[in-house]
Amino acid sequence: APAFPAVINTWAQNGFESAGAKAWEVLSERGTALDAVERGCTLCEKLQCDGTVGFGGSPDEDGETTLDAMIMDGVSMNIGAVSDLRRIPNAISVARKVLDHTAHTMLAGDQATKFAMQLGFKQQSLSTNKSLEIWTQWKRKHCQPNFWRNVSPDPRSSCGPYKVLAKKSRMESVRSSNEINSQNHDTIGMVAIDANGLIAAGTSTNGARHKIPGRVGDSPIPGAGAYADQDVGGAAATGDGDVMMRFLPSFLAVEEMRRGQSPKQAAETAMRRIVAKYPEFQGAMVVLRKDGQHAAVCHGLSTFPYTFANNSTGKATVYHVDC
Ligand code: SD4
Repeated sequence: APAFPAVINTWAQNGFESAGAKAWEVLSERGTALDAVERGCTLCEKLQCDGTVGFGGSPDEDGETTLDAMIMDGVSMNIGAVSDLRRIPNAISVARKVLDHTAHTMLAGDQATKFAMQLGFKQQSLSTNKSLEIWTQWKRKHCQPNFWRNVSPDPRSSCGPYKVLAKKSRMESVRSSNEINSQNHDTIGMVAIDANGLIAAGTSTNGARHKIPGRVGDSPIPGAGAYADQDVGGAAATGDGDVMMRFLPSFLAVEEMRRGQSPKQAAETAMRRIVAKYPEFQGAMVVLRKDGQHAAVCHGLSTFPYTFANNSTGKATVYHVDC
């Protein structure tokens, strides 16, 4: 069987496998890789995959859910991304509009919302009873400051501004604070090759729980959350984005494949680069080479499930890699 079309995406349960199935359906009907990535990730946003993609998850310190997404065309190297997108549930589709209809790469925050509304997206609250409940629970625990360093131990009786106590120490700065596990997955990251051999990659996420408002993760950052290059292949990442975005792991994996490493070796090289500095790092990556060969790596989890489909599997199929 021909090695492509093919599609790979992070995670498998709670909607992630359905997202892979949707992308595979698009590819099977001779849709483009870009459409497969957009429609696969869109399904995850609608299904609220694991509560970590789309609306109604990962409330920030103010209780608001905000979205990060990107989509990249490996042929033109054109990218569309949105970060800190507010009140619009369709993050990757807005990113696709940035790709298709602007000369920009990324739009952020309320202005990204305004852009989306101009193009006909409907504004709505991204909060749900569930996300507000998560937020309320967190607030009850005295607004335990997940993402702050060296701030006042009794930060804020009513979640007011934190008080900085000391300069961040070097060691402190290499602590990873974002927990993911089999219950708390995160980003959908996807790489697709269509029937014509064209490659695209993308991501969509609601980021990190209890993040400081305005925080943007790795997912919309080119080369961090995902990367695709028609000459080589693509990669997409999931996990502690605050750490990952310091290493551009998706870019590095693609570059290592360009240098002749196998998908597995390339992914391992990128992961090792992170783990050398952050031994407690939790995250994973999926890689798809232009010849249809794929690999996945992970660190800090027991096992990482991911979804893959090509002509041989015939449908979206769940794989596991041990970390
Ligand atoms: C991010 N990689 O924003 C994503 C999702 C995440 O816990 O880490 N969620 O960092």
